[in-house]
Amino acid sequence: MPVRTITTSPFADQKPGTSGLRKKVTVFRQPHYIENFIQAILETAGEGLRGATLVLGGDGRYLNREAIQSAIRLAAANGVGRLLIGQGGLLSTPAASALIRSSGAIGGIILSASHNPGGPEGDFGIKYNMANGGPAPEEVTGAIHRRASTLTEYRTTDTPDLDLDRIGETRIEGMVAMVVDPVANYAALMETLVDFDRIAGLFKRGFRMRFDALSAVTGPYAQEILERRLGAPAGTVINATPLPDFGGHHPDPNPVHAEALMTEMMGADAPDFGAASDGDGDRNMIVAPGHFVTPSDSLAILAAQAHHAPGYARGLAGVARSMPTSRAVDRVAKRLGIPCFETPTGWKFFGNLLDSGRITLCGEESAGTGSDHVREKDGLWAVLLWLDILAATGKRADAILLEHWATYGRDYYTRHDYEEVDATAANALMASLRERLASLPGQSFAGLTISAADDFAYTDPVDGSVTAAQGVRILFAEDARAVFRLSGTGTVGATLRVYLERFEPDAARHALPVQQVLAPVIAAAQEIAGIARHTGRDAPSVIT
Ligand code: VG1
Ligand code: CO
Repeated sequence: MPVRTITTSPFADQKPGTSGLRKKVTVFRQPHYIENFIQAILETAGEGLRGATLVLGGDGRYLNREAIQSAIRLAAANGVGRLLIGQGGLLSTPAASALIRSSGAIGGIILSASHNPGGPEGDFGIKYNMANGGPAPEEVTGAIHRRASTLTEYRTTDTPDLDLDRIGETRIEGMVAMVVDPVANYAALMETLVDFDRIAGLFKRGFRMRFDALSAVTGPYAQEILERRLGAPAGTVINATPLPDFGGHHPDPNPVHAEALMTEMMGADAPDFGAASDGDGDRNMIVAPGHFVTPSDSLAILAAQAHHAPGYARGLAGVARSMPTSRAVDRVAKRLGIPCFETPTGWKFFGNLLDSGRITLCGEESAGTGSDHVREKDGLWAVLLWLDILAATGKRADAILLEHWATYGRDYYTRHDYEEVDATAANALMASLRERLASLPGQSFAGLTISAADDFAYTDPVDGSVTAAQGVRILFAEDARAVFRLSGTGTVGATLRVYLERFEPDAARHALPVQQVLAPVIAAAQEIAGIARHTGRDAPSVIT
């Protein structure tokens, strides 16, 4: 079956965003579109690809299997030595990261649009991870984009479709295609980080948990680990079968999209612990009985308690959070006497900090938490670490949350998203904010006084690279903050994200409604940015 060269016309829009290339399925279905981008990835990987190992898998969404078959042919035709493919075409993002690392692969191609909806009308995505298991940094995604927009041909073979459901090896040209169990390697890694016997003891004593996989990729992982290895009762994991359209779910684990879980956890007979994950399994949502735990608080709590788990018994080297994430983890780092780094949004910015040993734990307000065990955020890992902390301390999840606030104070936090806004209007809003940065300090809005305002820029302490214009930060003298940035994962128009927070040290004021506490910050943010004037919207589309 000879290698064939196919003529393609370049695509100018193959520009990866916060996490890979994300577009509507209809865009990906254009002839040669998928092949063009994968060829650009393979060529950017360069000569090192020849004979090397590459990892391939996806979150199971609509188009996953077809794209996997295309990628197999392109990998064979471009000289890959060994291709490790998750059975059924499945690999969660953290499992792919773990497999890249343990197999010594040169990198991996992950097919996912993560938390974006799936199905024929939904979104699809392709991302590339490096040999360290982490997302390609900006200079690599930039190179892939440049290559994709000039490519005139790609290399493929006429090989028939590989049977993705049968574990085994097949030779295609000079390449060995290996279909592997997507869960086994990941589950083995988890056993080295948390105490499985201790967590199993928890379930044996009647601990009740609900894990909502939202019909996305984490189902098989959660069933194997929680129900089979840890002995949680069958039915602990719900929506456990990955479906091409996620069963109509929006696989974004937050109180709005994981509404059923929220209702159960806020109810009278709530389980002891609730959790959910996203399309590709890298996000986590934690719910204690009666309390949603914000991802920012969850990161802080894990940082404060991780030493209970065997994988972190030696303590943490440091921590990091994305800029819009609340400062809760900063307070923990201060008390532990360890550094805390503030990075731009997107997991790729944690890679150098993790590789250089500067940090052990990191996270984002968007429900991403991870550690140095892989180079991606890891949804199920965060859930297991929580479980091990509950098992080790014997405390209830809600008690841990309340005690955390009592010790460190509470960072009231909310995010307001204005989705599918006209892109020109959204850019004008950001430009206008940026123009006024210097004149804002000293001005008052909704009873709050601006103490500082800037556009976040990050200098990577390891390689010195500078990433500018990462979001406008408005600090208020009243220990509050508003952050504005545009999403880099949306596929329609623009999404304006407004992150709002206020610190409350007084434990007597820790049980107030979040939106009420933040009302002045919300009002000030709307006024400062002129959100209604620019976008025509008088309310956000999603509040989390
Ligand atoms: C969003 C989140 C960001 C996250 C990214 C990828 O990006 O805000 O924190 O890293 O999604 O997560 P944006 O640019 O839309 O704000 V996932 O789970 O989609 O891989
Ligand atoms: Co994700």
